[in-house]
Amino acid sequence: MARVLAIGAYSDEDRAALQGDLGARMLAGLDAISALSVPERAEVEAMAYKGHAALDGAVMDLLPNLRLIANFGVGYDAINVGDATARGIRVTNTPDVLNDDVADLAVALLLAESRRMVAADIWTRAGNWPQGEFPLARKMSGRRIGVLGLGRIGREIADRLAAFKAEIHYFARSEKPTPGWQWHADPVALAAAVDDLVIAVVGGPETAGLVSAEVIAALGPDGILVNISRGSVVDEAALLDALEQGRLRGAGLDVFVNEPRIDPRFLALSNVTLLPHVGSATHETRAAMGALQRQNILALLGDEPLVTPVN
Ligand code: 8YV
Repeated sequence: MARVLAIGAYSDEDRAALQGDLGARMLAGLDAISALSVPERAEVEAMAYKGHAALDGAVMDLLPNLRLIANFGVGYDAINVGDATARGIRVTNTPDVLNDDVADLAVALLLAESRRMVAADIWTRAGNWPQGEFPLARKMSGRRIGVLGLGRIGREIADRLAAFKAEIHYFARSEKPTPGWQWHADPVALAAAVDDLVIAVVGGPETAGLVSAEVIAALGPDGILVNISRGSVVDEAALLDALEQGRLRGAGLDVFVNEPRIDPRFLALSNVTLLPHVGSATHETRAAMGALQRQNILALLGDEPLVTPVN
């Protein structure tokens, strides 16, 4: 019998720690919970969740004594926090430990797309170099760059881009004490004021479609869009239309609406850099995320204050 249920695909180290330190029972996905017996489900007090499938009240009701959902990740948009709170279930996430990696990747995507690094790599491998020069790309340093969402990760992205001599503009609910950076009250105004746009807002219903066709049009045909947040923030059909029709220079994307089965229209485009949601995917950061997830579970089981509570 296990007090902890771990859902998702964990690294060998995380699996060993979940099983060894917490006596966790491992399941591949949420679907497998209903196959547990009623007494097995009644034992569960904490769930370690690693996944992006919707976790709502119907799933929570399968575990009548659940007290904690400890999410592996900073973004908890897959978890219906309202449903959890209504059932007295606490939710935790893994903030801050992944800021560096995600911000690094955002800058890498902007550089890769500005300098057409993936296209140049493919061109070089195809043996084109002896026949002439690769077509000129576009400079990244010193441009006007918009950061949509100046939270923990957005701030790290802006700090890095400032080192690239960028003129920083941002959208956030309120103006931040960041002298020299230009606040915009809405995403369209932000997009109209900048050359390139980096999306760093949280996912979930309140930001769904925030980067609309209008925002993409305001960015314009020389603009590059980078998204390391959630696919849901972007009107993906409008983005694909703009990329296909040359109304946007390019996009660097780590997240998509229908992950991992992304829209096949992306695969035909040469003005996109596509990554398989690897923003936090380094050994160092994933180990820190796993450790924080387990600290929250240990805190709950030991009746200590949760380390990084959401609700
Ligand atoms: C995922 C992420 O958690 O932290 C987040 O919000 O999107 C990622 O780090 C990771 O893919 C594990 O599911």
